Amino acid sequence: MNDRLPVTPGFVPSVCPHDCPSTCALRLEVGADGRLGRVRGGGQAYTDGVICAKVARYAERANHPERLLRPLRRVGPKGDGRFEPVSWNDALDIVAENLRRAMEKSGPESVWPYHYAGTMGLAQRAALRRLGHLAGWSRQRETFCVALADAGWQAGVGVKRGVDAREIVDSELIVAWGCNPAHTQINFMHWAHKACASRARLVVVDPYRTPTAERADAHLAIKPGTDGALACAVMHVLLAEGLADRAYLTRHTDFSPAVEAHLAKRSPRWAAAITGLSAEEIVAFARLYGSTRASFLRAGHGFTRQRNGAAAMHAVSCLPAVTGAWQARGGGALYGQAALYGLDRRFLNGLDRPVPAARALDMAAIGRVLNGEDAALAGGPKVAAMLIQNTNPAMVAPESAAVRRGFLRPDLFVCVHEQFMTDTARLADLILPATMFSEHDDLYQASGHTFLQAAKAAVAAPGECRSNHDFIGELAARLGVEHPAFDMDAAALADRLLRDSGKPGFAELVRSGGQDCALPFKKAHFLDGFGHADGRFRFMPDWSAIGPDHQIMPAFPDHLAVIEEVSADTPFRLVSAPARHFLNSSFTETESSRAGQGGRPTVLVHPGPAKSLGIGDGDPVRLGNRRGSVRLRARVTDRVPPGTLVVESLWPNACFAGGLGINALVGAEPGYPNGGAAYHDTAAWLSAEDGAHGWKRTARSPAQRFEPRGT
Ligand SMILES: Nc1nc2c(c(=O)[nH]1)N[C@H]1C(S)=C(S)[C@@H](COP(=O)(O)OP(=O)(O)OC[C@H]3O[C@@H](n4cnc5c(=O)[nH]c(N)nc54)[C@H](O)[C@@H]3O)O[C@H]1N2
Ligand SMILES: Nc1nc2c(c(=O)[nH]1)N[C@H]1C(S)=C(S)[C@@H](COP(=O)(O)OP(=O)(O)OC[C@H]3O[C@@H](n4cnc5c(=O)[nH]c(N)nc54)[C@H](O)[C@@H]3O)O[C@H]1N2
Ligand code: SF4
Ligand SMILES: [Mo]
Repeated sequence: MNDRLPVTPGFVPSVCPHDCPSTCALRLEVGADGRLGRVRGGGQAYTDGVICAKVARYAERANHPERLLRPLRRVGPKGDGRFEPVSWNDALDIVAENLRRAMEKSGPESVWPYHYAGTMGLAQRAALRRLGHLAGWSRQRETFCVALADAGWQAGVGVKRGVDAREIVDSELIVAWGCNPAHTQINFMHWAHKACASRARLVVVDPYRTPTAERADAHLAIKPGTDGALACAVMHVLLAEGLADRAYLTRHTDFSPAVEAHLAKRSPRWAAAITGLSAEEIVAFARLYGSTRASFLRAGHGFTRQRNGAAAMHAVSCLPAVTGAWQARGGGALYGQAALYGLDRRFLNGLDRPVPAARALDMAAIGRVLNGEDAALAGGPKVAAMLIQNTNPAMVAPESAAVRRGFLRPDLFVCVHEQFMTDTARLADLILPATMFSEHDDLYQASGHTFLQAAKAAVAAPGECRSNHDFIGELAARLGVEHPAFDMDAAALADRLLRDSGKPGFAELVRSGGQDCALPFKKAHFLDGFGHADGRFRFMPDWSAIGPDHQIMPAFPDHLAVIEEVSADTPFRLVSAPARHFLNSSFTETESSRAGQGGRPTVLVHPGPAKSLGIGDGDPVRLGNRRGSVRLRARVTDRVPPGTLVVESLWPNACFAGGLGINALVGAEPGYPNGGAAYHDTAAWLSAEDGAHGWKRTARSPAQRFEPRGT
């Protein structure tokens, strides 16, 4: 606990804890009053002093008048928002008693510890997972974010790492594929600016004209869920026009005549019909990509949040293998760097000893689980008690109407450990106040760069806030669950994790500003082998090694036609893309972020369909499908093509007239082959508030010609 931290006014080093590829080094100003003041970028070589606006204003969030400061117990009916303060001691008794009761009645698997990405700090994230492992509670399949993208990357490359993003200063071409770094990782844009100022061109593949696309030399406004088709047609052109590196293919991949014969059938015309792009655009992009040696592919998560997202990622990841771009400095690809750090997490997660076996529940199917659907319960008992930490499922999970219904079940006990009265906290029986990153110690790895970083608390925890690690440690003691990690403080635990993994200790990492885990050129570029046993990149993946639903997966890179297609009733494809001023559901409580997002949720719609539906800019509209409908405002803009709608997310449910948020329209049917939430794979209708929703797609989207600057 850090409630007696001495106050030393001035700036102290820290690390941004949010689920963002940038994991920025920060400097936190501690005011004379001991509270968090200004936040600036730190000196670490990748983030280089640059941070996003929402975190620069962190004091607004940390010192927010609505911050939860003491434990609260529900007094009214579930969900009506009436709570009374209780002491921590009583709160811990209540949790322990309810968990014990559930376990006695229906077995340990009736308890579901549910946690995700509020903080990415390794020690603070691990506590609940560890307690669950040791107590034999239900496990969680972590399907919100990376399940689809990881599966697709693993299929071809075989290990989750890629080229150091700093290398893009040596790139001639940067392809931001299905990601919007101007919103989601500002530091990449910072590096891209440097690269473009010298010689690089930037191409963006995204269904709408994002701020990243606006700054690009060319934008391919693809239909959501069709990236596999585009990638195949690009490979078709590369192979047909002599732009493939045949020597590289032979030496480093499993490329074969069978793969080539398959791709010969995937012509630009074939792809044009699927992607909504013109064959000319596809050919122009393929020629640009194929004639550039140092091409850097930044593969995002965005295009993989589709039921075919793993197949799409695999197809896209084939591109640098065809041109041999991996051989060039500034060439190759990056999706994520998780495998760089080599941390031995067995002790951290309580898996250094035998633990009871338990079923695993799909976190994205939480609505189905809580409503007792057999398939979702994976052969185990009904969930009777939940401990929720570090995530806000009532808002961020698919099928949010069902999630809410589930939480209202009278026989379900829910404890939420939170910083704010979120949509999920409001549905709880017990709410516990949580610290923020500036108030606890932790260790961070990054997905968008190569630094392992550590940070100490800078300010004292306000009110009665406790960290994840401290709260779970105390709960473990009450439940009689033992593990040495529960007896350590977070810094000592991080230190143990580091030393188990052959790294410098915690204090050393704090002092040095982080360890750069970047690999030497040859290894980082897989010139000494890809992640598979034979060292070869796989055009023909072994999907059976990657996920249970592998039968449906294509033998070759391909477009897998399993997305939620449009129909006469639901003529639009809906993308709920990340908003610049929010981070998933975080920052929705700060005024400046809400104002930055225009004050209320909006749906971007093209002027064509808007006109035929009688919708004007700013009008109230309904957006729906078979799962329900939500009410928000229209923003009429040609930044989206006619058949696509975009809702920049995530707004709290209560910000939508009617109280149902955007995830009420997103289905929990998992992606292939290993699950994963398909947040941008939704068919929907749109209507004026009281109008009909009969828009028919008559014209093709106006051609968005691919004409790279300077060609
Ligand atoms: N429609 C739609 N839905 C999406 C997405 C989308 O693009 N569209 N994106 C999805 C993705 S990629 C992700 S990763 C998920 C993420 O969704 P979540 O895992 O819910 O992540 P956040 O919204 O960032 O944070 C959740 C909560 O954690 C709390 N928190 C932060 N730090 C701490 C801490 O130290 N302790 C405790 N106890 N609480 C803390 C915050 O206050 C916040 O309320 O959302 C998914 N949902
Ligand atoms: N400001 C801000 N930053 C964030 C987040 C946030 O919510 N707000 N979320 C954080 C989290 S949890 C994550 S995982 C990362 C994600 O960061 P990224 O890897 O950048 O992935 P996304 O942001 O999900 O990608 C978003 C883009 O994908 C596009 N997209 C959607 N469907 C398709 C498709 O089928 N094909 C193609 N080509 N593009 C498609 C969307 O239009 C959107 O512009 O960002 C993190 N950073
Ligand atoms: S949210 Fe992302 S860009 Fe902003 S400070 Fe944190 S890590 Fe950096
Ligand atoms: Mo995410």
